[in-house]
Order: sequence, then C-alpha cells, then structure tokens
Amino acid sequence: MRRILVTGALGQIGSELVPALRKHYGDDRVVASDIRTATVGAETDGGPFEHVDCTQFHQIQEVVRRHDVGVIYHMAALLSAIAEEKPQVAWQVNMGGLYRMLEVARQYRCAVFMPSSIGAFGPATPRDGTPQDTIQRPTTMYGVTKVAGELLCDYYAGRFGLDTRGLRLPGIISHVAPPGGGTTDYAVDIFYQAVRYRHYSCFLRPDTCLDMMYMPDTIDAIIRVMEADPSRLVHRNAFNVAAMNFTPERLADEIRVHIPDFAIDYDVDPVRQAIADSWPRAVDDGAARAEWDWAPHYDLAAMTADMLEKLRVKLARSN
Ligand code: AKB
Repeated sequence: MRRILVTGALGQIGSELVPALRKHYGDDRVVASDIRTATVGAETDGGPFEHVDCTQFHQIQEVVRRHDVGVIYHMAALLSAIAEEKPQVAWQVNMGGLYRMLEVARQYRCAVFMPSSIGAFGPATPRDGTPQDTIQRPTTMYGVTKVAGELLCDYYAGRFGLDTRGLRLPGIISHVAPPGGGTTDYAVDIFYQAVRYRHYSCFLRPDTCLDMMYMPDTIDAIIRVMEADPSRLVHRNAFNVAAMNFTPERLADEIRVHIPDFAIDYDVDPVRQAIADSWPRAVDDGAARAEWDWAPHYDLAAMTADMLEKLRVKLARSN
C-alpha cells in the first residue's frame, strides 16, 4: 500500500486532517509535512513527520520517493487576507507550490487533493446559489491562485491522466488550530473571545453573508471526494461544498443562545471587507451532492453548541 503525504500539516485543516487520515488508513501510512517544525510528541504523534518546503522541488521529490507516496493532500497555502498583503509570496507559495507538487505527482503517479475556495469566485459571479460552473474572475491574488490551481489540476488530469480532485471550501470553523490570515477568520476568533471576554470586535460588517463549514464536515468532505467512485465524477477541480451561511450579526445571535450577555461591535477592516464583498453569499453544491453524495452534518446551531462546549474545556485547561 503506497503512503499518503499531507503538506501544510500544522495548519488549520492539516492539523485535523492528519489524525483523521491516520485513524482511517493507519498511522504509518500517513506522512505529515510542513515548512514549520512540529513539536515532538504533539503534532507528530502516531506517525512520520517531514520538514517540506513546497516551493523546493527536490525536497518534495525526496520525501515522495523515500516514503513511496501514492496520494498527496496539498494543504500548504497562504489564505486570502495575508495573500493580499504579500501577493508575490502568495503566488510563489500557492502557485509555485502546487505546480511542483503536480510535477512530482506526475513523475511518481500520485493522486492529488487541492483545496480551492469560495475565493475562486469574484464580483461578476452570481452571489446567491452560485452555480458549480459559472464565471470566475476573482479580484484577489488568493482567488487568482485558486482559479489557476483548479485549471492546472484539470490540465494534469486531462494531459497526464493524473487523479486530481478538489473542493471549493468556504470559511472553516474549528477549535483545534487557528486559521491565520483569512477573511473568514472572524467566525473562529469570535468563539474564543466570547468564551474569554463575552465581547468581540468584528472586522467585517454585521450584514456580510458568507458560506461556512464546521471542521468535522470539512474532513469528511475531503476524505469522501478522494474516495469517490471516479466513474461518477463529472467534475474534479473543484466542487462547490456548502453547509451553512450566516452574517456576523446572525452568528452573534446564535452565540447569545448560550452566552446571553455576549456583545459584538464592529471595527471594519476595509481590505478584508472588500475581499468578502467580492465572494458569493451562498454557493450551490448540487454537483457534490449528485456526484459523491455530499451531505453536511452541522448547521449553525449544532456547530455553535459544539464549538462553545469544546472551547470552554480547552480554554479552562490552558488557564
Ligand atoms: C479565507 O478566508 O481566506 C479562507 C477561504 C474562504 O478560502 N477561509
């Protein structure tokens, strides 16, 4: 059995994807990797860890060869707000990293998962019920790298017969690792601040509606799309996936169900607001439902209850 490589394993999604894949396929079959160094005994628990800078072709090649890797989950990327701050670095990491990953995958015949995003859409895209196949003219560097990444993955599938698959992920909410540098990060920060201080100052306007998803559904979607029967797949790169959509105002109301004196105010960041305003409010994920039976388990109420319960325990332990 060939092994699985996860890049960006210490990031928000990677740090929960690695344990899930290890549980699913076995500890030794999953090689975690990151440009950062793992804390021994924590993130590396239960399986191999490698230092990999995804912009360095020979580092990727060496790890793929040495571990006999057959599937790559390429999670290493800069998120939207940080990519807008450092567009040149974002191009290097998001595009340069993906290109090198695909080249190694071509040489060693690996399947590749690439996380695209709702950021792959732009202001000309229909914002409600955003179709699977529609206009994609993003106005951010993050979006440019995501659309180009989707196309590049399709190209490697068509030209070299590589099994590339991807999802257009919405804002991801989790209580394990922080996201860092995204436009949807508020939907994670708000929970930490609600538990700690019963107050949050939000960097998006109260009426900014965006798609979001809880981490257990995200991990489930990633594993499912990679295990999907290829004969059913009409699309590959990348599927719209949705679970819930809400505004900061609506999320604050839901938190108040559990913390009645929770207060929110707004200190709008014009850069992140402009990014959010260029994205869909609610995508149509009918293709994912039809082609690989996508069905999320968490809605806003279930996610909020679980986040608060888990964070109360986590933050009490760290005090
Ligand atoms: C971001 O905000 O940059 C990400 C995303 C929606 O792709 N969470």
